[in-house]
Amino acid sequence: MFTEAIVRIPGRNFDEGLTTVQLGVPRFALVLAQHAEYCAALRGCGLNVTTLEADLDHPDSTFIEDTAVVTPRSAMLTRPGAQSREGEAAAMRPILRRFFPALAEIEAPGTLDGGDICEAGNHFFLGVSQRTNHEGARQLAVHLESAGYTSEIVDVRGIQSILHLKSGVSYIGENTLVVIEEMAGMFSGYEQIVVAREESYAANCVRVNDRVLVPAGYRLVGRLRERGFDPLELDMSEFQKMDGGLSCLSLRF
Ligand code: CIR
Repeated sequence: MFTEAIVRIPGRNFDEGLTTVQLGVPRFALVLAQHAEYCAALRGCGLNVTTLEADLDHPDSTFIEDTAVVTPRSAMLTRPGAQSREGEAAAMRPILRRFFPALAEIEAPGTLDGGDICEAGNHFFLGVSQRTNHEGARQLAVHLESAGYTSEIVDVRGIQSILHLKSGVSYIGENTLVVIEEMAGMFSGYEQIVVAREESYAANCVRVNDRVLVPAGYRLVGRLRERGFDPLELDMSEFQKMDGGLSCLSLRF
């Protein structure tokens, strides 16, 4: 069960962040409204939400998941792989220490974005991507092992359509992964819900206690219901414009 979440309000320069997609410029009023809905959903799932002020020095900082890897037993501050995002982790250090006094940290030359880390119960998939390098993944693997978790590396650098590992795969409990077509062959031992190419964005969904938060407007919602999950749809259009998935808007623990 999660009891806590940390989110960061998007700054008014949100549209100056990094993106690889051409879906238009985010409308700031809608960004704020969608973010507020997202926070309300977390509260509705029973979480106490700590809301941080906008950080105008880092337009991507609302994608707070990338700054830390938090597990039920431990937490590790990351070293985000994009230059413009480097300072985001330091800003999170004092906040995370309140919850996790023994906060570990990825050290140079390791880089790691939280969006590359997919927790599946006691096992973690560690994505090596354009943002997360082998050294970052290695340091996290050592940290996780000391906390009693297993992990394995999944190299996603050859998959052009995704930014992070979790852009292409999510673990939603009940031994089930939601996965994009290009990655369907990469995991064994799990039930898999494979999303079609035009639904790829929906592969980034999040199990939060009894619910599965899912981007609104995809057939995946019905497929989850058929399998006994309880999806909660959220409009993510403005975050999608900046390559942001649903999971990246919060740290949950
Ligand atoms: C970036 O390119 O870093 C941001 N515009 C989007 C980060 C999304 N993070 C995530 O999915 N974990």
